[in-house]
Amino acid sequence: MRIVSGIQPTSQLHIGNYLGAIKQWIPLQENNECVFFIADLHAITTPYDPKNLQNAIKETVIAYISAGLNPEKAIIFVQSQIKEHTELGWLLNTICPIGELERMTQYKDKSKKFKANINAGLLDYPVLQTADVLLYKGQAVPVGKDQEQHIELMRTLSRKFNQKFGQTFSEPASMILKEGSKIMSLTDPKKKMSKSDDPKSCIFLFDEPEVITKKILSAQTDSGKDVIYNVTKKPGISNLLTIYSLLTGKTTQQLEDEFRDKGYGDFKKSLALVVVNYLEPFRRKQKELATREVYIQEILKQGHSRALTIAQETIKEVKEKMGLV
Ligand code: AQP
Repeated sequence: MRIVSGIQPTSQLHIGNYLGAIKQWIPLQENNECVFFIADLHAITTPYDPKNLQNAIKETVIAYISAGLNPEKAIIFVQSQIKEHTELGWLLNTICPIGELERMTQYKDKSKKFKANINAGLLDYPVLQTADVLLYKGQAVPVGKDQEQHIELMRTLSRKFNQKFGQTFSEPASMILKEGSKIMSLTDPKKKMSKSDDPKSCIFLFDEPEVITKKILSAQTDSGKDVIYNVTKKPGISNLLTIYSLLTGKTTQQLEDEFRDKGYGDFKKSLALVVVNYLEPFRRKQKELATREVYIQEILKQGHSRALTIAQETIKEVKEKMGLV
C-alpha cells in the first residue's frame, strides 16, 4: 500500500505530533511504500520568518529520523522541491467548490488565530494537501484527528476527478488512531496541543529533562484531587493520563488503580519521569544528527529523486486526461 503524510516545519515537533502521527508511521514503513514529506509550502500560509525556514526544515527532518523514521525505507523529502505539488494543486483547484473550503474547521480556526493574515493560501490549504497525497496515488494517510475533515475533502476531490476525467485516483483512507489522535494543550486542555502556540502548552520532542518536568508539574489540572479519567469533568488529568498510557502501554484503568490514593502531584512527578525517559533516545539521536549536515542533505536528495519519479508520472497522466497535453 502507498502511504503519504507530512508535517509543517512551523516550529519544533511536539508529543502530539508524535503520538497522533509519527508513532503510527514507524511500523507502517515495514510493509508499505511510505512517502513522508516536510510541508514547507503549507508552513508559509501562517506568519513565519524566511530567515529561519531552512533551519526549521532541517530540524524537522532530524526530528523524523530521531523519532524512528528509516530513510532507507521511507521516501523523505521537502515538498517545495517538487514543483508538481503546486501544479497538481492548481489543477485540483478547478474542480474544488469554494464552499467546501470555507467550511473547513482548520481554516476558521487559523483565520481567527492569524486575523491579520487571512490569505488565499490558508483557504486553499486542503487542496494543496489533496495534491500532496494524490500526486503519489496515496491510498492511506496517517494523521491526527484534526486532519479528518481534510482527508474527507481528498476523497471528494479524487471521486470528482475520476468522474470528470476517467479513473485515475483511489480514494485515500484516513488512518486516525483511537487513542492519541488529539493530545490537548498543557495550559488549556480544551484546546489541541499546537506547535505554534505558547511553548508552555507543548512538550517538544527535544525538550531537556528539567523543562519537561517543569511543564508537566505546572500543567493545568482540574478541581478535586483524584486521578480519574473523565474527559468531560477532568480534561486536564485525562489528557495527562492519555499521554502516560500511550508511553507506557498501561491502560488508563490500570493507571487509575496505581494512583488511587495519591494526588495530582505524585501522578505528575511520575509522568514527568516517564516522558523524560521515553524521549531520552530521541534527544540523543537529535544531538548526533545535528552535526551530520551531509548525511541529512543526502537523505533529502535521495528522497527527492525517488519522489520526483512518481510525481512526474502522475502529473503527465493528469494533464493528458485534462486535455493539457
Ligand atoms: N495535538 C495533537 N494531537 C495529535 N496529533 C496532532 N497533530 C497535530 N497536533 C496534534 C498531527 O500532527 C501532524 C502534523 O500536523 P501539521 O504540522 O501539518 O499541522 P497541525 O495539525 O496544524 O499541527 P500543529 O502542531 O497544530 O501545528 P501548527 O501549530 O503549525 O498548526 C498531523 O498529522 C496532525 O494531525
